[in-house]
Amino acid sequence: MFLETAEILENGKSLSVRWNNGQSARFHAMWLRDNALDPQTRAEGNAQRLITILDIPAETTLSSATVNGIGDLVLSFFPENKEVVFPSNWLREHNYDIPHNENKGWVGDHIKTWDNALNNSIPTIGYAQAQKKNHEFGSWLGAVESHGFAVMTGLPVTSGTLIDVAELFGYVRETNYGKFFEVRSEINPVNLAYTGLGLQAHTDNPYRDPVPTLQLLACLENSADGGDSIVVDGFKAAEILREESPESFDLLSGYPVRFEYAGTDGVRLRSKRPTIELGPDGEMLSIRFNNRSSAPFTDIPFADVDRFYSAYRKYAEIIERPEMKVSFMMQPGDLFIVDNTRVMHARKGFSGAGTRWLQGCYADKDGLLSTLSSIRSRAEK
Ligand code: AKG
Repeated sequence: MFLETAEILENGKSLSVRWNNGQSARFHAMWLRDNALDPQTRAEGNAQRLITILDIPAETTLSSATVNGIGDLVLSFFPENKEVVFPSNWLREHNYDIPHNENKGWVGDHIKTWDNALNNSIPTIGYAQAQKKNHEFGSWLGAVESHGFAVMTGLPVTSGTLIDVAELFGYVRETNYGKFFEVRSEINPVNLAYTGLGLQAHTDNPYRDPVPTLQLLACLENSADGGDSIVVDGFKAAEILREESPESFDLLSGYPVRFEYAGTDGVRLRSKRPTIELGPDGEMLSIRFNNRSSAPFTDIPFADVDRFYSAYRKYAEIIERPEMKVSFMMQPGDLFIVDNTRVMHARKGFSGAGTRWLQGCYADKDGLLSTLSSIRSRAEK
C-alpha cells in the first residue's frame, strides 16, 4: 500500500494522509518529530532513540508535507528545518487515529478467552518437537500468549527437566522456593501446595510484586488417588462478572486487596493490588486470586466492605462453575504452563497408597514473547 495525498492541518500542528485503498489518518507534528526514523533521531542497528523530548522544540510544526514517487511521506519540521521520510507502511502500522476501546476490562485481539470447550483442543506439543525451536514451537508459544495455557508431553522423567523447558524460551525466575520446587506431600510443609489437600483455583505468589508471570508444573510421578489438575481462565471469569454484575467488576478492579506470605524463616512477602487489575485505558492487565495467601483487606472503605465481599464471592462462584474448568490428569513426563497473570490453576485433593510428585518453577512472559516474536519474524523472511 502507498500514500496518495498528504495535507497539512491546524497551521502545521498536524496533518492528514490518505492511502491508495482510501483509508486516511491524522498525525500530530510533535508525534511525528518524536518518532522520526532518521539516523540522528534513532541509532542505526539497535533503533534506540538518540534524543529526548527536551531536544524537540516545543513550538514544532510541519512546514511542508509531500508524497514522494514511491508513496512515502516527506516532511519538513519547523523550526529545526529538518527533513524526514516516513515509509507509508510504517505509518499504517503505527496509526493511532483509530477508534479506541472505551469499555473497562477489554482485552487485545491477541488474547482469546476460553471456557471448558478448550478441553477438546488443549494446545499441546511434544518435548522433542519443542527442542527444535521451529514453527510448531512458535505456535505453542503463541498459544501461551493467546490462551495463557499450554501442555507439553514426553519430557524425560528426571528431576529438573522443567528448567530445560523454561530455558527453551526464556529465563527461570528464582524465588525463596528455589530455582524450582517440589510439589508433594511433606510432613512440615512451608506451603499448603506441599500437602495432599485440594487447592482452590488460584494464581501463584500474588504476594510478590511483580508476580512471576509464568508458572510451569511438570509431573514425575502420579499414582495417588485424585490430584486432577484444573485450569480456569481468569480473564474469561472477569468478563462474565462484568456482564452479570458490572458493579462487582468495578469493585474488584477499583479496590486493592492485600496478600502476604510468611511461611519460611527470613521471608515476609507482601503486596497490595486489585483482584482484577486494569490499565489506565481500561485494558485488563492481570488477575490476582489466591485464598491461601490473602491478607486482611484494609483498603476498602467501611461503607463498601459488604458490597466488596459480595463481588468477591460472585467472582469465586463464577470460577467454580463446571463450564469454566479445563481438567486433566497429569502423567509422568507431562508439563503445563500458565500465564500466572491470568490463568488460575487448581488441583483436587489426593491420597492413597500411590505417590504424586510434581516440580514447579517460575519464568516471565517477556522472555517468552521475545522468543515468539523472533520465531515469527524468522518465519516471515
Ligand atoms: C502450586 O504449586 O502452585 C500448585 O498449585 C500445585 C498444583 C498441583 O499440585 O497440581
